[in-house]
Amino acid sequence: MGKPDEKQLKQVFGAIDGDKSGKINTSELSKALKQVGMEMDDDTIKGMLDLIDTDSDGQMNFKEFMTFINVCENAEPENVGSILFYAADTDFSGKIDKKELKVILEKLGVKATDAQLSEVMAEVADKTGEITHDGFKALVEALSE
Ligand SMILES: [Ca+2]
Ligand SMILES: [Ca+2]
Repeated sequence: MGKPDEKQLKQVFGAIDGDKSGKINTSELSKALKQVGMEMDDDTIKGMLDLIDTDSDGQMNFKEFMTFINVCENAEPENVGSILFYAADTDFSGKIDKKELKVILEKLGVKATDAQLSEVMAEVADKTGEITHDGFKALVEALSE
């Protein structure tokens, strides 16, 4: 666990970014995943991209790519809460702060006010004022009930 190896990932990113645009689009990603034996259908890839696409340009820049790898390496497969947790933890701190919570909720189509966010944080955050993996999973489970 921890922060992805930036140097190594830069090389991988460059290899996937076929047209050297500095961004990976869905077809480049789908091709790359096939090469490593991970078949994902286009809808899954698009859904995944939407989740980590913090600047909402429909493509993956290097920072977003690191988040994507973080999800692939650490998230529990099939566990939505776990996947969302790693997608939200864009500074790779291993916890979700209020700002990260706001971004991921917006990705899910939930517009929360600052007061509402503070309320959620007060309820689920740990002593350090951030949400742990388990805390976040519990939150997602509670929300999807
Ligand atoms: Ca993007
Ligand atoms: Ca974080």
